[in-house]
Amino acid sequence: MSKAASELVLNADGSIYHCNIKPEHLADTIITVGDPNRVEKVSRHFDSIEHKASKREIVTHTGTLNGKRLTVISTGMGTDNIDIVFSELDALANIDLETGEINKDFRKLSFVRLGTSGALQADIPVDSFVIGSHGLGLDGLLHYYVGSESVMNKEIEDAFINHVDWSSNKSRPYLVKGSDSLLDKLASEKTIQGITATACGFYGPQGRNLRLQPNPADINERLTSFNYNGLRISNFEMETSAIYGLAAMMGHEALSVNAIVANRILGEFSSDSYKAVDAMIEYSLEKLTK
Ligand code: R1P
Ligand code: URA
Repeated sequence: MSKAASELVLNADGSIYHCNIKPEHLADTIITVGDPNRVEKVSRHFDSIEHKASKREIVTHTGTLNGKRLTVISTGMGTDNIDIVFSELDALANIDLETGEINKDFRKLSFVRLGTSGALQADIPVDSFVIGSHGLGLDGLLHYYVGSESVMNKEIEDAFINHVDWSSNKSRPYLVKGSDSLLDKLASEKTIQGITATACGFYGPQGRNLRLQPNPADINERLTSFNYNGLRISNFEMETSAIYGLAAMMGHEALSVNAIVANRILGEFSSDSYKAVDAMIEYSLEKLTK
């Protein structure tokens, strides 16, 4: 059945509403970043750039590196923006925008997030790179989709809920695995792996105490001490759980690499976070395209 104009929203030129690009502008391999200024920091390494677009905080460059076509797109901060960007990119790949019909042939996309994050373990130093073997959603987004339980891991979620005594006033935490094939490509002795926890904010939801106190006050200690058969929570950020969850439900591959800019246990912040992010970009582009 075709989609009403209010549901699959297009701009006057036929591009999709927020991302502002057309299907032909999207590569099969997509790098997502939070910061719009980080898009150019990725695409400056491309051998050529064929298309640039922007709208609000969503900046997109598509080009080629070492013969591989890549799109790099900024999502802004938070899982609410991930819902917009991933829904629209999947529509570009798998819905006929003119008729609104779902395409007969599925087009699979691979997403690699290159983000920044705070470590939740004392032994994960600032400026290191962490790959999320799993995304732990403390944000609630995935519960808005029918069938999302199929990509979640109830046993580990229950162990987590028990361990941290998660409040029933908050949405149920959900755990989704990252892509094994992308992990094979991107992991090396230079990367650390663990569960990436995704919060719905930077301050209270990540246990930061400025003027308002986080609830519970010791949320970070509870996360740091969680251990499920050797699997521990390595870091906190604001997008990975929704990326893993939506990509898995849509049939795509997704993996999150984060440069550690803060260590929350030691109270440290990177003295040059931009340098750490640039190093992560160079490392990941090399692994993805060579
Ligand atoms: C908070 O400072 C932002 O930085 C992290 C968080 O996930 C959040 O989006 O990622 P990015 O640097 O990719 O935006
Ligand atoms: N991004 C986050 O969301 N948290 C941090 O501590 C650092 C970067």
